[in-house]
Amino acid sequence: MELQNDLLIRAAKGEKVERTPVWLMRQAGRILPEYRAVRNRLSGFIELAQTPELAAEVTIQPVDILGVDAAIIFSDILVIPEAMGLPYEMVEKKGPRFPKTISTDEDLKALKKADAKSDLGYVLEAIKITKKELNGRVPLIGFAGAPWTIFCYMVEGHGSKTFSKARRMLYNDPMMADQLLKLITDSTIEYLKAQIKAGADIVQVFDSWAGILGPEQYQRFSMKYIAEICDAITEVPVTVFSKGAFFARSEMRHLNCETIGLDWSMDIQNSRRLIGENKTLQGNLDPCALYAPDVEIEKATKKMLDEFGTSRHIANLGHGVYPDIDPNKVKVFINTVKEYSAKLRST
Ligand code: 1CP
Repeated sequence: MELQNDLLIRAAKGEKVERTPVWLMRQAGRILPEYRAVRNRLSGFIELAQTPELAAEVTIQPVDILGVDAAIIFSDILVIPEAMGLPYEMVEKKGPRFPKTISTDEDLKALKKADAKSDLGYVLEAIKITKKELNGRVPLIGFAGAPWTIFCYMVEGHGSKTFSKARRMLYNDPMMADQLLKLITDSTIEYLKAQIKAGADIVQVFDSWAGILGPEQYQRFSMKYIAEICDAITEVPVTVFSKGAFFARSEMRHLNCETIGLDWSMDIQNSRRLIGENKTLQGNLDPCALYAPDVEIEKATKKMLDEFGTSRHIANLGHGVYPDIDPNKVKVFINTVKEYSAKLRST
């Protein structure tokens, strides 16, 4: 199936585009009343994610309702630990919880490499249905967590400001940390390849907790494994989003990937200088900008587009859209990107 709108893929590859493509991290399953309507029919996030027809439905909602240039498959980064033998729960209003965590060699030995087909077949099925229903309208983004971010949840057991248990292991038992990170990496490579085989047109690696490591530990325990993933995925373009890792931007130029995500703390011009001309940059409006009046959203969006310029940019927020943002504000952002970025190219 040929894509009718392939702006995102062309921008990722560094090809010329008529306007800047735009989508939002966490666009599926946070802000839309239409999402909540589907979600409320079920027991919760996990049931929805494991029901491929409904996962496909909420994946496509932002394409129809918001007009984004890509869909991102409705799932979570935490399906990987579950497939490795560490199940999670989603606690309403609190987020994910792992009843068991990894702290000893015995815990580690009880894990296995995830088998994408048998353990994550529901995601692959959701991708196949989504691709069929999208019918080539826009590309579909597959995704996974970066090994370091997944490690954080498997060791800590839940979200945390410091992830001090996870970081403690890097000092106390770096060998064990490496073994766990390697197992996550191998599982993730197979999982991303399976998503691509099922139909994902591009894949993104989310390193949401990159920013809690210092530069040396980031190289040693995160970037190294992300690089392994990038080297292994040769089928489609890869995007790496390492939130908070401003200190690693000059090393990111060496990753075997097409696109680097920027958060809103990363200055656009410096990022371009540090990362170089051979990568597409994705981002990076502060998600909080969408609380502003429409004219201010337009202003901030245009400023962002002016700074990125007309080549190698995919417009997005600097992190996931916040759950209480008015979808109409998101539309102001999206429409401004579409109109203004086309105008920038015609003048
Ligand atoms: O666009 C989308 O929303 C698509 C689906 C998606 C994605 C891309 C979900 C659904 N989660 C994610 C990624 C994800 N999950 C990340 C990486 C991106 C980021 O930094 O935001 C992370 C860190 C998670 C882990 C997670 N899952 C959290 C954060 C916990 C913490 O405090 O550390 C939470 C709250 C979830 C739950 C979740 N994931 C997705 C949804 C729709 C929900 C809410 C569950 C519900 O409806 O009850």
